[in-house]
Amino acid sequence: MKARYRSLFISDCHLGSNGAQAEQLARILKHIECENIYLVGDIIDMWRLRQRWYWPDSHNTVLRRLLKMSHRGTRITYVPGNHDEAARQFCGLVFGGIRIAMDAVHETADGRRLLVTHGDKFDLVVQNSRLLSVAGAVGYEVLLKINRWYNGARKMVGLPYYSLSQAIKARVKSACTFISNFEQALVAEAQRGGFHGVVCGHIHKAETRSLHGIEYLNCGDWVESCTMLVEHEGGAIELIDGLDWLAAHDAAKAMRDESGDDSRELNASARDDADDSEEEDPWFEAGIAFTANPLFVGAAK
Ligand SMILES: [Mn+2]
Repeated sequence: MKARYRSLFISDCHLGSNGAQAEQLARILKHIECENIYLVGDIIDMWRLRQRWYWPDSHNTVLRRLLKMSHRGTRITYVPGNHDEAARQFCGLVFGGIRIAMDAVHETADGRRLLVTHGDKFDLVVQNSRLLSVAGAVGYEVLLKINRWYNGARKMVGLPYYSLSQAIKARVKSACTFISNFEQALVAEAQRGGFHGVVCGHIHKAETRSLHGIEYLNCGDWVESCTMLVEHEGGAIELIDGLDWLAAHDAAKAMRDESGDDSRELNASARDDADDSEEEDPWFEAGIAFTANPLFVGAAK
């Protein structure tokens, strides 16, 4: 039994990086039916893939699920982000029923027009210094390494130890201002375009709130928080915690299995879970081979 929504908004899966919680995402996609899916950028982390090829089966499963849903009639729109900006050169094209677009407009069931954009173009750090944000993505471990080198060098020239953690703390504070600036910038853009709201991702902070009468809807991510936005049949947008959703789904299923008298139901649900292996249709395999091809990722600079 699948849950039904009108639309799904997913961003920042970072497939191809080991942080991606692909199993959970694949599971949730399996149990949902919807008319529209918007992939709101950073779905595939090409920055990481270029550094190191990492592509476990679960990452394929996510793509396969999406292709399968597309095959069955879900309209999928892929709005690339900065980590998969290579896909931006294909804007306007359709791959396996998946439409690629720079930005998209979604009209909710109750007629609200929402701008759908990843959000990185409002991120001045990314825009002005790609190098800096690449460094940011590489992360804390590297920072610690740099800290050791840095302090080794300081020691050599006779300077005292200086912890970079102070610099990090300062950055955490400025991160809060950054987030609020990001929200303001997106809301202003939506307002300029006459939209009722904006759906975005990028900063890995899920949020649904109203700012100056404009809806600010951030999908969050599938690296840390495992969140997504869903549109109900009536047009209401809800933020979903994917792990909670799955837990509730499993509990409901266990209850159904228990109350169900026959083993047929159990067999059906066992089959439902086993059906992961799939795929009869060679088309899917071709599509996945293309997407997961290192040559493709490497060439698309
Ligand atoms: Mn991003």
